[in-house]
Amino acid sequence: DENYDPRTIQDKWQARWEELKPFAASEDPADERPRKYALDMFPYPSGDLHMGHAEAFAIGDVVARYWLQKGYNVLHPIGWDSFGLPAENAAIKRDSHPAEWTYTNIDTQAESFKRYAISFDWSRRLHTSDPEYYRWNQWLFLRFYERGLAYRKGGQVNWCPKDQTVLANEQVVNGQCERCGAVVEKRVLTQWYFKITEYADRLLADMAELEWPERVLLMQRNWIGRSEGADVTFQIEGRAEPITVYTTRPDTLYGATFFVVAADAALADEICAPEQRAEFEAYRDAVRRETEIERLATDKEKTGVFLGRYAVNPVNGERIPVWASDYVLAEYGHGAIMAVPAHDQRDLDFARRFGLPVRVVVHTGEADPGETGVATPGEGELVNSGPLDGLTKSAAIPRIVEVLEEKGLGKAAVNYRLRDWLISRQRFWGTPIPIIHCDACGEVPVPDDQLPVRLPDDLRGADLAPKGVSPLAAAENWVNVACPKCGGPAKRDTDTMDTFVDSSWYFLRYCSPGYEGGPFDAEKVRRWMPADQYTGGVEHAILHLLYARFFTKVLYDMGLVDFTEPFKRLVNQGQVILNGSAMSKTTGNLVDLGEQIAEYGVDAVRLTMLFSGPPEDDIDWADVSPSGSVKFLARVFRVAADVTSEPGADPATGDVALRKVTHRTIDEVTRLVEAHRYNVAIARMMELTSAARKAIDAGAGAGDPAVREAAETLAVMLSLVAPYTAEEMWERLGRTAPAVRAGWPAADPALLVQESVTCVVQVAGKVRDRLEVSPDIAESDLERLALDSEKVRAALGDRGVRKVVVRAPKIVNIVPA
Ligand code: ANZ
Ligand code: ZN
Repeated sequence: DENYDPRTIQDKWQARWEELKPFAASEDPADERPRKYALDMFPYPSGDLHMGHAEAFAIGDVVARYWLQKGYNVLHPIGWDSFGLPAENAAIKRDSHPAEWTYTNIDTQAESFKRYAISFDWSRRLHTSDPEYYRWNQWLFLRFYERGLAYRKGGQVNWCPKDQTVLANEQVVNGQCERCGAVVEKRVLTQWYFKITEYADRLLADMAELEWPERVLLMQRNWIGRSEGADVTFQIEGRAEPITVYTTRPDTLYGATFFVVAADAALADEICAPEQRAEFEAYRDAVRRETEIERLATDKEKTGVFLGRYAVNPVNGERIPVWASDYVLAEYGHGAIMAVPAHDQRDLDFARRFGLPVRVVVHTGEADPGETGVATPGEGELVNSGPLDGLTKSAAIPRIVEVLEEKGLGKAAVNYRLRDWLISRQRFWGTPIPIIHCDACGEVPVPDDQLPVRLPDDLRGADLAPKGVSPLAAAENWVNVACPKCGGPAKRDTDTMDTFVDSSWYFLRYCSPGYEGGPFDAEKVRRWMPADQYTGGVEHAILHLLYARFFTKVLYDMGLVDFTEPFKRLVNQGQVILNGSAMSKTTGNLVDLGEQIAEYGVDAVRLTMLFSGPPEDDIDWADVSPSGSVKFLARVFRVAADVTSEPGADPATGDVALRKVTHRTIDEVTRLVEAHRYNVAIARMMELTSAARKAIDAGAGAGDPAVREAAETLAVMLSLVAPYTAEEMWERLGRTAPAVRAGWPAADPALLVQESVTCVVQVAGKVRDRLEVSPDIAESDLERLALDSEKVRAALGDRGVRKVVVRAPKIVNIVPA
């Protein structure tokens, strides 16, 4: 059949690739090809693949296929991030085990990936919910524990009332649960943490070496939130120990007119004077009931209570009242602040609400904040500040720090917004924390040779319903164990790990799948890592990427890897939207990937995704034309099908004009693919297709070897975006499969040379002639040609020539005498 039939083609080549395995990364030591690691963010197995997956994986696939064609030994693996709440919720609803839903969906997605022709090395497939995988989460947890990087502490945590589990700070978005949208509450619980704060400075510093989108780096920087300032100690009247505050504006110390302690911090309770206690406790209880949203709302009226105490300003001995309020956070800095209402808006709002004094200490030239209600945080000259008077703000900051340090009243300090990573979850479908609690011995790590601690398999359906404690607590046979240390009765920790632990190192596991000696084979990892490109959604800009970077640094410190950053280059694809807004099942604003594939074929869907614009832009599926893609694919297929010359025919004997187009296309597409400009690269392939068609119909004819050269070039280039069509073209051209490993073509420099260029000749600034000249003409030759021109001579008349400026090969400028 000479007609383009995408469905038959895709079935045929999907089956052939299963046999040929052209996408398997080689571990053969004799394979000397340089290596590349193309990594895609692994999917969560919720249902089948959707349009968003189709775009993200098509983008990652172009890079992997390009490297393969360029002759690299390419690692392009796939796995599933298969622990997590949706599986558990589905199990509760269906009275089943989460594994059923999970593994059914994984199989569905795997089939779809194969059909969608993503060039994965299937032999490395992993699922994080397999005991063979989560065993190593537990192993890593124990190594973190030994290093003091995993620890348990009591304190306030974010609690999702719907999912009945705690959340990491990173999982609270605008005060709501990132997963289900419920308003997050605070609870006091003892939980496990990873000490990511110990790595804050390295997480910041190492960003310098990353080729990542600027906005992602910025989001990480802001999340880490490093600020520089000073710790200043204040005496509290009637209390032996002083209180330290953190300030970024030590220069405003003389303008501190009151002092505020976080209402929910232990400190407030401790220092509250007896006569204020009743009022304070009522206020504190109200604060505890507030949600994070309410608490941080900037337009909310400030609230607080006076604690009946006074602090003493260390530089001038001034007594200032101590208040408690919710706008000071217990978990930041020291949970207490010196308030400088003239120069800090929050403090000013508070001062105006409670009639506290406002004192300007930095003269910025703006109107008095006490009158306007607008604080003046900017640069200016110090006033009312004793020895600092007359200094600028930026000169005063180091000066006062010096003074404070001399007197032992303070010191320079750095603060981070970043908190330690809370990893405990009170849910079932996750990695059990490998710790045993013994009354006699305390926390006892599960010995390595007893890993994995497997999830019990007798819990299902309603057993998994959220209860506020982990469902594992109900599995008595599982919970009650002998203490590994003393042999006495003990209990397993019943929490499971945040699933972000699973995704923090899966890319390492891919390098040595099935390895039994540890989470990964260090030598294999050394060969493949760091990943050359990581492709995935910008929704992971903070959580996943920060955690994976943190894990990598810890593994580096443990001597297990020899690099400190896992992902050299990051590409964030845009979203696939419809009619201007995000796709959504609930509103029916949805395009189904399976239906699109059934209608247009895999290649046309992939091509449409890549042709619609640069990878980072959103694609509105209402504005693109998959049927146009089908037409193009049929046209390019037809070119290959029409070729009548034999494979190996010498293109040098063919039509030079077409050959030039072919080689220019090779040159440009190579550069465009490397610059991720796939849409433009596809446009160039379309142009070459038209040129080849023209040559067949009007010029050299189907037997010209230059036509074969063009068709073969197109087949190889198309293998990046429309691999099934490319493979079929290749076969029609009499070549041996697989086209996907045929080798990337090289442009012949001789065919890139342009024959002539147009040189503009000006006389006294006016264009008088145009000359067709060789692009590498010598300046002296060009000058002679220009002066010989009839038109130039006519323009000069009887004037002589004062000066000739030659910019070969494009411009000659003649200045008459
Ligand atoms: C006095 C001052 C004067 C301040 C001024 C600012 C401007 P970043 O940049 O986010 O680190 N602060 C300190 N601890 C706090 C807490 N636990 N809860 C709420 N606010 C807290 O911000 C540091 C500034 O935030 C500190 O500097 C402190 O207010 C406040 F003209 O001290 B500042
Ligand atoms: Zn014990």
